[in-house]
Amino acid sequence: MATKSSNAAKKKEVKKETKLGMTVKKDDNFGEWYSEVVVHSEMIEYYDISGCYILRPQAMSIWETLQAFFDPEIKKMGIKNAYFPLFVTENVLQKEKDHIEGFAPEVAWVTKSGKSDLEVPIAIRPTSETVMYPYFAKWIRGHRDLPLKLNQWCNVVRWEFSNPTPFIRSREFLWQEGHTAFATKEEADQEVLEILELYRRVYEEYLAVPVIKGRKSELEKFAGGLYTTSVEAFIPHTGRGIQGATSHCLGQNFAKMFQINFEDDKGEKGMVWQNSWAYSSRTIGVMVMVHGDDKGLVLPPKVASVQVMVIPVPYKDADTTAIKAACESTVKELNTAAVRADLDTRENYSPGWKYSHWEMKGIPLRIEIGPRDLEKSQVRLVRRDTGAKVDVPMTELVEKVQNILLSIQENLFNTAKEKRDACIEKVHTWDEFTTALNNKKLIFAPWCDEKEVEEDVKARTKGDHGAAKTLCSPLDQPEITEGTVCFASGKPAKKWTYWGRSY
Ligand code: 87F
Repeated sequence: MATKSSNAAKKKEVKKETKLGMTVKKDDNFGEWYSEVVVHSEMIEYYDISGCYILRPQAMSIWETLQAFFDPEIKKMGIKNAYFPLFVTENVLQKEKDHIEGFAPEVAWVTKSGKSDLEVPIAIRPTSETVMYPYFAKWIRGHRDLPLKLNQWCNVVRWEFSNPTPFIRSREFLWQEGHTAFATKEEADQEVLEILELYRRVYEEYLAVPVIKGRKSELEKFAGGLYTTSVEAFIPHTGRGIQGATSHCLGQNFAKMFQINFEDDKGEKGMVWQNSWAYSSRTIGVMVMVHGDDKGLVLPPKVASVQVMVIPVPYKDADTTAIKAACESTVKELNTAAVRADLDTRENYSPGWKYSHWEMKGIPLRIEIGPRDLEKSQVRLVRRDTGAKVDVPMTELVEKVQNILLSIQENLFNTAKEKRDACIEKVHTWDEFTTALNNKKLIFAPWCDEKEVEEDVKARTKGDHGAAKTLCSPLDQPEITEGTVCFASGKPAKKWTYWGRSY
């Protein structure tokens, strides 16, 4: 039995800990709110180099869950994992001048070992085209060497200068980069879309974030490639689009530069068709921004390393031993049924403190077990997404918990989609466009698909909040009815395109 004075000490401790909660509201200051969520949920620790962050186990486990989905899927497609070096010589990096030109300021260099200057500086990979393709040229000889389909899981470094944000824009990040080479354009085209569908599933099925599959404009595509497809998400709170992942068809541009040639079955020389595609640790940031609330992180059950937190509620003279035993058997039963459940047995924290603590960390479901629940052979389930509470007979525990977890996953996606869709505004004129932009909308507009017109829109919307640009033209295109004109140029419209400010 605890004495009176030790109880008082406990209370004091509890009070002090309470200060660790969320202090900023999502609506009041989104940027501050975001920093607070990622730090307080223990996903991120800030580091003493600007733009670099520590990914703590809470974040890394999500990354691993996505990897555990994606990696077997690409292996089914015949893609194999490899690992290429982190470093690249200036010579090789500069080989593809057009491709590297715009990116050059972001490349980080190693110039010294110890105190002596290196004879030639060595770049740290910002992406691995120039690292890999010389070896593609070496390994590909005849049509039997095709297709060559490689992927690597690695880090890359891009020395960004604008507004670093954990997960969203960091100077070092994790990604997978796929690089493939085919004998025909048809095979390459097909793979681009297969990979894009996997990216959609990463976002929609795992992170419960709705995305739009589409094609990038000439201005926004990867300059080194033929065409770029992407999945695009939207953050209603900031009214900004965010590119979720990209799948490029590189055409034969890199094959020309790196001389990746092969002899076809008729003995004729051909050049390979290439693709490259990537998703990065940005995925996690998008998930945080879309689902998080004033209490902190909200995790979709599919990516939560702990899906259910069991909390004993031993008040007054309750039989704490029996409660503890009930909690332990609850966790055990759930774990046996492959539900990721854990128990918070700490005695120096009150149940109420634990509730907000695990809410802040985004745990999808909490189970409370107190004396009254024991009496009635039930447990209380509390959802993180809606706050809804339901008492469930212990005999129905597993089934009910599994159903609720599925329902949380579904509800997070549906709610996010409703909020996203509520931001979509169809416009036909320049006036409608600028009004929608000021109202933080995700703009859908008929467009003439001309580079100069997009440049002009960018110039005309330049301001404190950044210019508007195209996000993508959805693959799923509404019909362009007779006489529909571009909202910006008045020329005949060619495509329906999403526009907005973006990350
Ligand atoms: C920054 C510095 C140097 C992007 C860079 O999207 C080069 C680059 O090439 C660069 N930032 N890019 C484009 C990356 C294209 C492509 N690479 C493989 C992808 C998917 C994965």
